[in-house]
Amino acid sequence: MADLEKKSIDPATIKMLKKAADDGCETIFDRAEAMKPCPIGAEGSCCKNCAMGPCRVPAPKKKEGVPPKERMGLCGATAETIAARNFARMVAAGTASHSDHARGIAEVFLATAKGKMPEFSIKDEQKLYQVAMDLDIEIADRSVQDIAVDVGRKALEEFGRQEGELLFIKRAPAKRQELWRKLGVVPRGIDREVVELMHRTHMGVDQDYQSLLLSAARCALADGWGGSMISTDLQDILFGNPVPVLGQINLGVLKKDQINVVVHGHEPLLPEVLVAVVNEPEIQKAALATGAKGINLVGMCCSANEILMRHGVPVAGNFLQQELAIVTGAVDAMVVDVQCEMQSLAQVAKCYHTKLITTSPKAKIEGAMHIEFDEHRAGAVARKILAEAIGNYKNRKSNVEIPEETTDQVVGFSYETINYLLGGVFRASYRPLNDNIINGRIRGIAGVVGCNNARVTHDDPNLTLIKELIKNDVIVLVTGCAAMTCGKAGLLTPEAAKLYAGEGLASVCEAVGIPPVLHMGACVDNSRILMAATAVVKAGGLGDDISDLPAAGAALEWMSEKAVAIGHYFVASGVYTVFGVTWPTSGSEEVTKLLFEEYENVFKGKWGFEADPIEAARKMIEHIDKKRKALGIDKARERVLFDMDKRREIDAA
Ligand code: SF4
Ligand code: MSK
Repeated sequence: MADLEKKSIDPATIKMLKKAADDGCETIFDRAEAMKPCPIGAEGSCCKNCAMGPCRVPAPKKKEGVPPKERMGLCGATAETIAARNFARMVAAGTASHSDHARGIAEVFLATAKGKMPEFSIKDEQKLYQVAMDLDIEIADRSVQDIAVDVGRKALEEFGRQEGELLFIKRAPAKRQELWRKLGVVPRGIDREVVELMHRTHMGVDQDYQSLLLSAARCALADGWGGSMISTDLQDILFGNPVPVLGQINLGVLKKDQINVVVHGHEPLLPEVLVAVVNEPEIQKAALATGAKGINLVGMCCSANEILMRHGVPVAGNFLQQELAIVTGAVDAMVVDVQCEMQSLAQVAKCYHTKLITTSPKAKIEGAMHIEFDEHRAGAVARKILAEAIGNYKNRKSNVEIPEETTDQVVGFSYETINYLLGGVFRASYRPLNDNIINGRIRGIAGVVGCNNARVTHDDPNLTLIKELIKNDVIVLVTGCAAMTCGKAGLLTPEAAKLYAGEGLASVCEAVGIPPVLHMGACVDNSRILMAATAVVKAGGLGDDISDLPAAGAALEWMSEKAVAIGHYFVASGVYTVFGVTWPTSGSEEVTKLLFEEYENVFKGKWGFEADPIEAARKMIEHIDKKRKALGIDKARERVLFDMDKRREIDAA
């Protein structure tokens, strides 16, 4: 048990790891022990971009005294080029993943607008108008349908655009846009930036690490201010902009006496339809006929975040809990689409009775059942999937054990919602947030995002970091699996402010009725954090660029290439961003120095690496305080006193 506690801080996870061991079922936690990462690959020093390699160019041990420039691959590629190329390819893959997701949404959006997809509709007209204006589409007295068709067309054009600038770039603060133009990193088209980066990183093309990393920045910006942003906005229009909603999280949301269906992955199309059809009388009747008490639809990873934010659907867990949901023995079907689904699910499912169902033509798993999602007959596909789950209930084995852990959480903080909550419906504004930053009650803003990673104790680095930040009056915005970590630990309730936040942050949270940690959605919704940061800049008083804000970002348990794309677009947008676990360019001192130090002069944002969460918090707070000083608001913080008058003042605000 003591060893298990090193694997996760989550009691439900530990219980299921013990059960997996008892059941003789191997999980990622076992494999992480049995197989250590390759040290040369981990530091970005292995190149396999041509058949003369792989060439391994590890950093020289100091005593060898070999100057870094003398290490090279067969073609002469230096450690710098190899590390930069590997990093850039991670950015390209991450951007491609978010953006291909976005393309699928844009296609469904356009078909819906044209009336060719009757099972979907435009749910949020207000957001449609806002997005239309940002895409230079005339609203006047045009019909919702006409506007939506134009929005769908323009959004799709962003993928194949060959020249000019992505349209959402002009949402950024003017000063940031100028800097991007000066550096030549404004993305032209989303696909073009991914393709060009893959070309540049081919053997014998771009062999200047500075040039490679600038190109990676242009590609990453095509993710954050392109693909991810398009995805978030069109999903909000189709399914509704999230507003605060109560939900539950952790493996205890599975029900022993119900048919459990876990929906896992990233794209919200099928999950939305499953939510819509699961309560149909015919389906309920079929479920009851098996002897079960009903169907329990729950989510996993970012699919969970999508339907949690919009419908309050319970969440079974984050990335490292996907196998463990099956280990309960109570999952009758696990339905997956794209990204972050482990191939081992097929093996774990075999230890129990679970049907693993793949649904995307882009993501099949050997050993899984494939029921392809077709948006034109979405309801029929969803019913077929539910029928498979219902039919599988009778196959449950006797070894069902569901941990009792579940926690309440309040989620659904889109950047528009934060606007309303802070300023009220009639004077919606980020200005109250800015005022509380200026007067020092809130010290700064942090975005903590990203995955779990089996190389570190599950949930520990992110949770320790976030607790330290809010204790020091830094309000935290979360997405992805990091958000789920907070949910499980009880940080996503308004009551958490009193328990965990510093006095200043707690007083603001209590006055507004918000948690000290705000759940903003799935991985693509990191674009909401960009929009929130921009809204803070535009509200005034805190400088005129994102890089002026007392703000920082982190992903201490990152594992996916998408996380590198996200980190790089945050850095290129002016944010100090700290990663944990491992640093993928540590094989090149020069590349790492460029990213960690020199980028502060180039992008006014920079990367950092820190595996220790308390030290990471210290570095982020130090950066926040540096920005406060530059803004001349460091003294305000020293003067702040929280007597009853001050609290009444906040209440009245
Ligand atoms: Fe080796 Fe150069 Fe080929 Fe990379 S591109 S594998 S460094 S020869
Ligand atoms: S699901 S990318 S493990 S956050 Fe978006 Fe979680 Fe990371 Fe996947």
